[in-house]
Amino acid sequence: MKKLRLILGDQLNAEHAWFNEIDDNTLYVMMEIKQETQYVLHHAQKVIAIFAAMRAFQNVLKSNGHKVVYLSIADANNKHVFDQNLSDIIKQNKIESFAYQAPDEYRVDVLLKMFVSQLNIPYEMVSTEHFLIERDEASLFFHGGKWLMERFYRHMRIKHQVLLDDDQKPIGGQWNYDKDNRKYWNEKPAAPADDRPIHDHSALWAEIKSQNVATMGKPSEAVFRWPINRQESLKVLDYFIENSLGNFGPYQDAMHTENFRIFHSLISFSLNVKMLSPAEVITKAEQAYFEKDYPLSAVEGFIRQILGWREFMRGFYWAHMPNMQTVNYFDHQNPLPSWFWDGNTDMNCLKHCITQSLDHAYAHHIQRLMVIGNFALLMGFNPNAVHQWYLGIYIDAFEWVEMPNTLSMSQFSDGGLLATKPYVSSGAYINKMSNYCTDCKYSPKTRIGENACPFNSLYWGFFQKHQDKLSKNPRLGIVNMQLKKMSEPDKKAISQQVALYADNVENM
Ligand code: FAD
Ligand code: DLZ
Ligand code: SF4
Repeated sequence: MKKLRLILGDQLNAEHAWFNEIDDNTLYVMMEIKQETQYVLHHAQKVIAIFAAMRAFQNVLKSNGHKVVYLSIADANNKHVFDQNLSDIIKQNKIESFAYQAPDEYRVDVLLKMFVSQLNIPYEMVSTEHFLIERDEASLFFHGGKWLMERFYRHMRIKHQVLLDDDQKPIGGQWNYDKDNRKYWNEKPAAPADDRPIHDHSALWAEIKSQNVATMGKPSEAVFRWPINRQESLKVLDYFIENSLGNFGPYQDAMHTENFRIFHSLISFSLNVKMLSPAEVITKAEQAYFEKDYPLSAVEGFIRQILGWREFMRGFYWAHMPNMQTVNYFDHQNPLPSWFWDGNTDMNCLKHCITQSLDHAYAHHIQRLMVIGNFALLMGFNPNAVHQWYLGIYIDAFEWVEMPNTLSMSQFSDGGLLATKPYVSSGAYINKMSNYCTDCKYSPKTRIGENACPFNSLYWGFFQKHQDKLSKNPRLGIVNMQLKKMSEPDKKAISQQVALYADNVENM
């Protein structure tokens, strides 16, 4: 056996050029290892999904005639770290050269660079052939200047010729229809049923448990709904395009107790482990705009997430690692309350979003940003603890996309390298965009008192506390002016209310 090629758990791209030829002298290796299950406390469904998808992928490779060595979590020969397993396989198979696809995660990138630097056979790192641009392209585009998603997005629209007219101008005359995308959803228009596949992963879950892999959340092993191969991923995508895309944009910020995904696509796991490519998702969405009667605001809103935000976040991650993992602009040090792991809080919005995350390993963007992240920032939770929680809980959480979203966008922990202002709000925003407040013990209309919505005083308390860092932010002009006008007794009442929460977060 001459060549060894490593495939990581998030590199399940069957369309990769590696697989164009079948070669008896090439051995592929995939491994389920504790090094990867233990770097953070993952959701049970995330571990199940990754292992199930890896197993399905090796079956496809084998049935296509490729040679694969697969180390499962319970395999007696498994040393549970990349380098030792690789060294064993290289020795046992008299391997003469080694190749791997560029890891998306900085930690794994460093680890594999260290491994190959000690090899005495030739090696190479190749592209995953997944993303639309190289790791450093966004960084080169901004050229040391301010990272602005909108600028980058317009560049990507032109570069990849998406939703453009013959004069290279945006179809419809505008680049971005975000202002049309803030509608409340009152269960109309009806959201489509959950059409995702149903798997029974009881045997895999028993195997994972037998190896004492620590997890959080509900395994749902017998009614598991995440797609674990390319065919299933394509079905989820097509179903979304047929049934949800037409309403995606306008309702993308809406939240509701009766429906956890409304018109969201649920394709992030398939995309992030590369069972789907961003190019094909964008092409299908654009085609649907031309062929169906979907509003431009809906389709543009969806395409922007993938062509814009997803690639932008990846570029930002590679430009700012490793420094970005330790930033803490506000010096926030508070620990997360225990109800982040069981959803047991009286705040109905948080109860719903956290319980849903524990049940489904999923929350949509606004639930992550404007409910959970908003509360974490207002309460001054330690950003690294917040990052670890997000990295563990979501089915789609891989550090290159999770970290910039959590630390830079949601927790403003880099002081504004990515976001232009902190994403915080009072209860009024949550009340406007959801029905969570209807059955809440707290009142979204009250700021002070036992039944007041905590978001209200926390919001003003946050700006009061961080005046030194935020009073000159041009995007916070209105807030800062309102704060200036606020009477001293009002300010004092807010500080007192906020202090109550700080001492009592476990019981909120
Ligand atoms: P849809 O709402 O249907 O959007 C379609 C696709 O657009 C997504 O699948 C995703 O690939 C892409 N997308 C949308 N928003 C973003 C964004 N801000 N950054 C990058 N891609 C985006 N996304 C992840 O994939 N992994 C994460 O670990 C992750 N962590 C997040 C943490 C926080 C604090 C926040 C605010 C957002 C995070 N996101 C993350 C972005 C977004 O919430 C998810 O991509 C989305 O909820 C996935 O669900 P969906 O497939 O139904 O997405
Ligand atoms: C997230 C994850 C988990 C839980 N387990 C594995 C694994 O056992 N083997 C593997 O190759 N990958 C796993 N992953 C995904 C890795 O963390 C992923 O390979 C890195 O994030 C690289 O980008
Ligand atoms: Fe959340 Fe406040 Fe509304 Fe309750 S009243 S659901 S805590 S925003």
